[in-house]
Amino acid sequence: MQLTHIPLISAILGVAMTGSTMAATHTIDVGGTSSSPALTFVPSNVNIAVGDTVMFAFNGDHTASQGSSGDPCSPASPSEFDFSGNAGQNFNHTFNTAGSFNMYCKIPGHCDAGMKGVILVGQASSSSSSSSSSGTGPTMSPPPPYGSGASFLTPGAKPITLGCLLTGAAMFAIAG
Ligand SMILES: [Cu+2]
Repeated sequence: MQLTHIPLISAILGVAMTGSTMAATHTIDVGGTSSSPALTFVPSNVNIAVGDTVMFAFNGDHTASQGSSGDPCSPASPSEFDFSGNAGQNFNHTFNTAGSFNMYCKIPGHCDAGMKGVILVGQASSSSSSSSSSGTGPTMSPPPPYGSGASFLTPGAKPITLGCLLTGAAMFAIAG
């Protein structure tokens, strides 16, 4: 009865595939890019999920170190990552804790020249947080001018039935 093993195997494969698709690896070039070395991290700001891995790809003699939250050009304590390398070396670090991590190069002068950045772990993207509408939507029923409310659509006309009023309001809403 080999068929009884198929559901278990597929379940295991499903878990494995789900796990592999959730954790991603993000490459940060350290010291500019390989084609144009510079005193930068490329990109300098990354937004990753908890459990993701950052691969620091070195393009020169630098360090990829965690900076303190108060002074991004000084070492954090404790520090999650502190890699020192040269061109061609790669170092991986998996971030299992949510938070904001400053990164910088420890070589004197490099951080002050701009060789620093931020790794955001487990933070929601801030690209869609600017919905600033505060109750200024379409007004369905404007207040009647005299409080009676029966004839604000056509002042001075004959009394309007409730059905006509609702129809007019609906047309007003569609037009508005
Ligand atoms: Cu450096």
